[in-house]
This record gives sequence, structure tokens and C-alpha cells, in this order.
Amino acid sequence: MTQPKIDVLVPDSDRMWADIMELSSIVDDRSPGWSREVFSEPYKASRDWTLQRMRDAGLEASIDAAGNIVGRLAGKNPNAPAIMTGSHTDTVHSGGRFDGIVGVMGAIEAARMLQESGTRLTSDLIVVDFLGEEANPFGVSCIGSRAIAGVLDPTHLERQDADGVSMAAAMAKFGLDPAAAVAMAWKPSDVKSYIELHVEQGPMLENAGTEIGVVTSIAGIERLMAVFTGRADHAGTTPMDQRADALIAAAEAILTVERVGCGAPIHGVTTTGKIATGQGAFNVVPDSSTIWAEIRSIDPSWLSGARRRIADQIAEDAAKRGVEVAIDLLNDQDPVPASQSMQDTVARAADSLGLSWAAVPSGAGHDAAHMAHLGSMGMIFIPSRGGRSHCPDEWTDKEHLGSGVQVLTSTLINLDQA
Ligand code: HGY
Ligand code: MN
Ligand code: MN
Ligand code: MN
Repeated sequence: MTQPKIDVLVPDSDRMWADIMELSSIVDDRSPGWSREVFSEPYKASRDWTLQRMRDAGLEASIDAAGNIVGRLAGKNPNAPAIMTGSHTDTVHSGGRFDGIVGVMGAIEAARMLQESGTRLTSDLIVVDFLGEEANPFGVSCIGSRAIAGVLDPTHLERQDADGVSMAAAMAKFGLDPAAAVAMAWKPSDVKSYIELHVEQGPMLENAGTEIGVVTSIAGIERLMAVFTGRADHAGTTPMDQRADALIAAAEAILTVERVGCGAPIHGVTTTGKIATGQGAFNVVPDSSTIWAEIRSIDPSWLSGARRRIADQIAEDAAKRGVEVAIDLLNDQDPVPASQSMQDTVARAADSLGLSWAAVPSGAGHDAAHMAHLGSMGMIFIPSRGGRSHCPDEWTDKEHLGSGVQVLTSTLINLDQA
């Protein structure tokens, strides 16, 4: 089959933009920015909206046991392994309108473009809106893509939020089937390759004035929760050297987390995203506190070393203060390289469209990291204004969105012919 002249496959960027803005209206608007967190009411309402959007675009769509919305555009050979693309539409609290969403709406637009241009792939095209990609109170991100990849396990279901509610209970309340989700596992023979369009969420492309990012690898993520137990004492009468102050121990731990990140050789970052403390009175030495932190790197050895160094230092410092500490370490995902052949395919697509591109790592985690279990994985980045994301200022220009969808569509066609 001759490759259709790719410039005939021009996305209807206004149509896509309208979809993105309409989806961004299905949020919890009590907080600034855009909040559509997993298992929330707005998220539940948005699942029906996205399902209908996929069906309107000619995809045979349904929701699986793990809550993924899976759309299929039949190819010429139903026995050929599928080409898969997608992303997520849940957000962080007070997040933006583009993280994940451009990958789902862009994939739906690519499906429309293929049909409108009469381009029939050999393989089925599978478009997925994965359930719950963002980190959540259970500490388990990428719920839906883990299920499809067959790596969602009972230990994930057992994890509880601060109120002692398990993730299994939250999934069941949302109308899902946790046991079936854990039992799910697409086979590598089902999927030929997976490609995801996503906003960069960082400053590299914009700083370089580059239109497309060819993702080389996705950072691994280790999470750490440290619960400090000290001793409540009178703030006025207890000498400074006779305290077991849980909040000071937590503060020292937060600085340890930051110091290890600042020492990272290549891409490596550390963040303490949250701290909680006990009764919180001016005049009582705090007897309890908790911190939630994460460590990320594309370098597996630095990542595991940093995790150990941070945990050991926190334990040593707390002991010096007479404060007990319980450290819970959770491997959220390992660093995952994108296949070289996929990187080459994306780069060729960008070149064929006359778009500038650069090979870049992803400091953000993605569903693609789990889809790499099924087949050759790749990602396409488009620029984020000011490198901002996970905040209301998150923004990507419409023309960059259009370029990204053109590269996505060209890549899908090339993967189908490979
Ligand atoms: O946290 C992340 O990296 C992704 O945005 N969920
Ligand atoms: Mn994302
Ligand atoms: Mn995100
Ligand atoms: Mn495969």
C-alpha cells in the first residue's frame, strides 16, 4: 500500500480543541484549576463523555473491568496484533487541561483522520483512555494500564488511603470489578506496538525551540512514606536537648530528600509532596508527623541507591533525636527505555512533516511505561508553555497539538506497515 501523502491527513485542530475544552468543563470547580481525580464524581461523569466521543468518532468502544475505555477501529486483518495508542483523562488536584488529555483526544482525532482519508490500517487500531494514571491516596498510579499489562496485583488492591479505605473498595464503589482487573492481562501477541502523545510537562522543548520530543526513556518512580513518633511535651518547660520532636525530625527528613536529589548525576529528582503532623498546637512539642516523598530517575542504579541513602539517613537522624520512624517504601515503576526502532519511527514522521525534533527523557511517569510489557513502546512530546504542568497554568498551543497529532497519525501508519 502506498503511504498516503501524510499532509492530506491534516487534523481538524479546532474540533480537537473544542473537545479538550468541553472535557475541561467536567471537573470539580470548587478548587482552582482543573480537578478530575480518579474515583471522583466529575471523573465518573467524564467517563461517559469520553466513551461517547470515541463512539462518535467511529470507534467500537466499551469500558473494561479496570475502568479503561477501550475503542477499536477494525483493520483489514483481524488476526494481526493491534496498534495501540492512548493516555489518561484523570488529573491531579487543581491540575491542568492537557496532561494525558491530549493523548486521548489526539488518538480519537487520529482515528477520525484515518477514516476521513480512507486510510485503512492492516492492524486494528486500539485507542485507550486508561483509568487513574495519576498518583492517588492509595499510592498506586496507572491503575488501568497496569491491569491491561497484567501487572496490577492484589497488593495494589490492598493499599489503603488515610481513612483506611482500600483501593479495591474504591474501585468497587466506582462500579469496577477489582478481582477481574487483577486477573486481566492482554498478551504481548495482542499488541504490535504502543505509541502515546503527551505534553512534555517540562521546559526542554520550549527552551530549545523544538516542536516535537522523541522520548528516549521514562523515569522510574520510588515512593517513600515516613511516619515519625516522638513525645508530646510542654513547649514552655521542656529543655531543647530533652525533646523528641517528631515535626523537627520530619523537617530534617525533607531536607535529606532534597539534598539527595540535588546531588543527582543525570536526570534524577526528589520531592516531598506532603507533610502532616499531630494535634498541631503552638504550645505542645509535636509527637507525630508523616511525610510523603518520591524519588525519580531514568538511571535505575542511581534510583535504587538514592532510595536506600534517603531511608538510611532518615532513620539515623530520627534515632539521634529519640524519635521513632516507620518507613514505607513503594516501587511505583521502574525506568523504561523507549525502543530504538520506535524512536526512529517517530523521528522519521517528524522529519517527513518538516517538524524540528529532539530526543528527550521523560521525568514524568506514563501509562506507556506499563504498556512496554506488551510490545514496542514509544512516546511523542509536544511543548508545555513555560515547562509548567500539574497546575492551572499548564498550557499547550493549538498548533503544537496539531503537529503532535500529525506525527502520531504518521507514526501509526508507519508502525502498521513495519
Ligand atoms: O506523576 C507523573 O509523573 C504523571 O504525571 N502521573
Ligand atoms: Mn500524564
Ligand atoms: Mn500527570
Ligand atoms: Mn506484542
